[in-house]
Amino acid sequence: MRDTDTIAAVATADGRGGIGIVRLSGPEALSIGEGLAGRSLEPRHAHHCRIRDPAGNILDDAIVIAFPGPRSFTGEDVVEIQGHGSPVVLQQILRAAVSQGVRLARPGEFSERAYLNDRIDLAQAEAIADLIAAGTEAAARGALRSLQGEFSRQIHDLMEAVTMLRVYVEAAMDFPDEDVDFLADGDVEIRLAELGDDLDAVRRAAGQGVLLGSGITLVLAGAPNAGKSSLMNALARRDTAIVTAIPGTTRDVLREPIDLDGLPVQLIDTAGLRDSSDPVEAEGVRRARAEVERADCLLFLVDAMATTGWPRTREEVELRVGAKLPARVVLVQSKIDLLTPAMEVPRNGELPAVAISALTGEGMEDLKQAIRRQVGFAGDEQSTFTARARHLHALDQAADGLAAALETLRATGAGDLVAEDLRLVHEHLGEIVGAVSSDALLGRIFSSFCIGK
Ligand SMILES: Nc1nc2c(ncn2[C@@H]2O[C@H](COP(=O)(O)OP(=O)(O)OP(=O)(O)O)[C@@H](O)[C@H]2O)c(=O)[nH]1
Ligand SMILES: [Mg+2]
Repeated sequence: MRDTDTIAAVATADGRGGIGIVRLSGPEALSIGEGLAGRSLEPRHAHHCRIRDPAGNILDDAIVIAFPGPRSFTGEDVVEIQGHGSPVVLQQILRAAVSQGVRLARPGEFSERAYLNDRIDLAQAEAIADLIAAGTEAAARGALRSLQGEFSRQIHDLMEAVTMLRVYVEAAMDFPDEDVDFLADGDVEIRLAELGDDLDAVRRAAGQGVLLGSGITLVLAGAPNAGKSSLMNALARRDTAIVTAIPGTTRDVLREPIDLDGLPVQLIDTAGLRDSSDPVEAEGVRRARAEVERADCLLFLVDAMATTGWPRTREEVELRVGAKLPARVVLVQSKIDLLTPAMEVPRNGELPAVAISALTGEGMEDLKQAIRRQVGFAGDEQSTFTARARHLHALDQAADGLAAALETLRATGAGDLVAEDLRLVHEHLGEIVGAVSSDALLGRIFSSFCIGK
């Protein structure tokens, strides 16, 4: 189902600003835009106009630009009214457009139309949302590259290679009398393996892209006074959390987005873990444990001077935390500036360990590196584009399909079955760029956009 009515929305962010933009798209956009502007609009020209409602009241002094389809963002006729950035004024302009028969756009509907009109593919449409949501410069760069089609190009190359191989296999079936048996001579097997290698390279890059785009949540936990809030402030490079010498200072969960060498990290400071009869502190500890269970990575802090000693196993850490640990855990020995120089970081054997001082900054680079290594983030130079978990899932399915094709070939040598496996591989790759898509999938993707995109 495709809507072909004319839609409108405020395209700029909520709130006041120097300029605010109302965007119209659809078959009536031009005539309604000209009605509001009170003049005809030349394509791609900035017109200084008085915007009036149908009753003739002046609503704003604005710049109006018409982008006739198909050379527009949505591929339809688009008009942008660049008014003053007042929510009241913009809503009035929007109402005036609606009174002329325009419908208010759903979230992401402009991008959805751009996709449906083949201006961008699905991965590029998702990159628009990722670019707008980017939390670090590296993430923004990566999303822009996806929007420009870098990721899509790699997917299309893979799809092209799958198609070529399918044609090759099917040709082999069509000419069974040829001297050479294509399927048995090992050539198809080699080509399948090569394709598998190419696919794996894209999967690795997409895995980095997901980290770059979505980032991770990193939870700081440990006994009261272990130095969690001090580490939070050091990593965030600002005084977010209250630090005192009194154990049990932090009670609420504190969140701070940070840029860890390009990796967007949601840093979470929690209440020191201990049994407390104080109901406020007890609630803080309960919330701390809940955050640990939801985390992508846990930093478990142990005060270098603490008498509780160093945990020897993962189970021991789990016992101290009192919650199920995430797969990635880094042990942090804190306050090492208080130790004599000869002392080393105790080993745990199972878990990576780093010694730091939030006070002097010692060990902070090692800690960042340990976190990056734990989550498998190679660094923003290696991550050239952003991707989403949905894409990774489709790539995994494509890889399974390729493995199945190889298995089929070895077990049966039946070309038609291999060709069918390859068809499925092609389909999984196609889901990424939206060559195949369902209304349900599109609904899921575009409803997470905000209105006006
Ligand atoms: N010398 C030294 N003192 C530190 C360091 N980090 C923290 N401290 C001190 O240790 C005390 C506790 O620090 P916090 O950061 O509040 O510890 P916390 O783990 O957040 O404590 P709670 O919120 O009570 O669980 C404060 O007096 C800090 O100044 C460090 O690296 N070196
Ligand atoms: Mg604290």
